[in-house]
Amino acid sequence: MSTHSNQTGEPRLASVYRESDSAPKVRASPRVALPEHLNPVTGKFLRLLWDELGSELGVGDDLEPYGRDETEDLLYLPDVVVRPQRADQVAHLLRLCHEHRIAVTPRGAGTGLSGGALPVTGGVLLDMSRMNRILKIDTQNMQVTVEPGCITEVIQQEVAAHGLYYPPDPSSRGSCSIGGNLAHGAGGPHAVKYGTTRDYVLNLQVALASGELIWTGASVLKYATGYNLTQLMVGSEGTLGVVTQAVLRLIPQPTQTLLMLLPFPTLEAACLAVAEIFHLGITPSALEFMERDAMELVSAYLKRDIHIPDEVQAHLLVELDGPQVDVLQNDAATLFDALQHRTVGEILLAQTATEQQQLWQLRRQVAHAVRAASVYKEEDTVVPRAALPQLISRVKELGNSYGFKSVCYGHAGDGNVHVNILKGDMGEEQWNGVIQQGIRELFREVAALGGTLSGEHGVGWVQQTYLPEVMGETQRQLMRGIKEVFDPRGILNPCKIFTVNA
Ligand code: 2HG
Ligand code: ZN
Repeated sequence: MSTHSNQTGEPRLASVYRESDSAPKVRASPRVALPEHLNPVTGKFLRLLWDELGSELGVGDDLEPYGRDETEDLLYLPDVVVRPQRADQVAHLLRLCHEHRIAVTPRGAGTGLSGGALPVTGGVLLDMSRMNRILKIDTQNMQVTVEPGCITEVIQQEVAAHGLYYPPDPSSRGSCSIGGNLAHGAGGPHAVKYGTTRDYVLNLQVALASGELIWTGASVLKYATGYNLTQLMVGSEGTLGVVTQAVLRLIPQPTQTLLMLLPFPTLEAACLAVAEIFHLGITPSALEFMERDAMELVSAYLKRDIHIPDEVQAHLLVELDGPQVDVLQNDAATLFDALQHRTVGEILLAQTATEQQQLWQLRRQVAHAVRAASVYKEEDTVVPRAALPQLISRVKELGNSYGFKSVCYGHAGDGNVHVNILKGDMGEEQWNGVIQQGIRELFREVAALGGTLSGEHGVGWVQQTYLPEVMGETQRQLMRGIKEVFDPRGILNPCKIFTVNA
């Protein structure tokens, strides 16, 4: 095991924060003032960490990779990184941090888009990536037990070898971890038919702030035994406890799939088609929206020479799955007929597994393609499905009045659209001023349409300022009360979900 330490074997404060350093070596965002209830990490605390956990932990001083996730270009450096390999080590660490009132920011694979894993106050960064074992595949009960650092796609592949399917599949499934998926209640394209991470969690082992390790429920398919602590943990973004094992429900692998790309002359036409598909009695296994700019950016990013006719302004990627291919073909024919008056140009039906993969790659790489073009703010708007046309047209109107360019794409079947707002060559003042006002207004409109500010990316650090637009004070107060019960000293992922210091 590699540790980073000075010659005496003791951990030291990372060089970027050594008091003798006059200038930081990297351009980090200014830390949030340490809330009054927390203490700074001192050399004494680091020595204690080392004495109690040092032989088991990686105490790193290469902090920069742990100060970022995929959120804009934000960088907040932690004081120290700990990389446990076992649940009892996580619990021990939390107990020490609880005793000494030190902030702990849990981190999965760092692919989050709401800044949930950013150590905004400094403190201990708890990197869960080394706890990445698949502990058990129970084919009889169709369950898998995993550690939180497992990469989501690795779980999918391992269970597929047993004919089983774990459906939640964020675009970043090849690099995101199940722990992060649990923390944010992650979704992905197949949520429209199969549900999100939340729907596959049976039981969780959690390290509490006090240092106790508990199981939240039982590994059963039905649960009516008091409050559902398992579901409470999902989506709690590391503010209530740290998941150290998860028991997930599996289903049989779907055997047949059809994938098609439908072109539309306007964004509105594509959005109107979405609700209509369900009214045909068809539940697609994926129903994704991409506006023209998303498609253009991703084809350029992947260096794929895709000609999009001038009259096409948006696409829907529709997947059908099931046991019988002729049933799927019938459904596809019904769908083509019903949507004929809305589409324009040729519908593309993937003929082979390779063509399917290529189409999926286009969709899954949009976020990376946008990122390659510009720093961006990712808004994870979600509205009732039939309100999609109003949502998209308001996004574009707000872009005109506040002066931002947006690239919209996402899980249309769930009413969940990612609105990527591009920074381009905008100055910081505009980016963090008028653009934020525009986003605030967007969320007001989302709330008026019956929606909310995140369908799958979480509130984290960057969305908390907008929370009051979609949720009343009473509800937020209830959430703070829950936090207080689980984490009375407020050490776990401080300043996430709730307004700073509140
Ligand atoms: C998407 O739909 C994702 O492409 C982007 O929400 C998030 O998985 C990701 O990285
Ligand atoms: Zn998404």
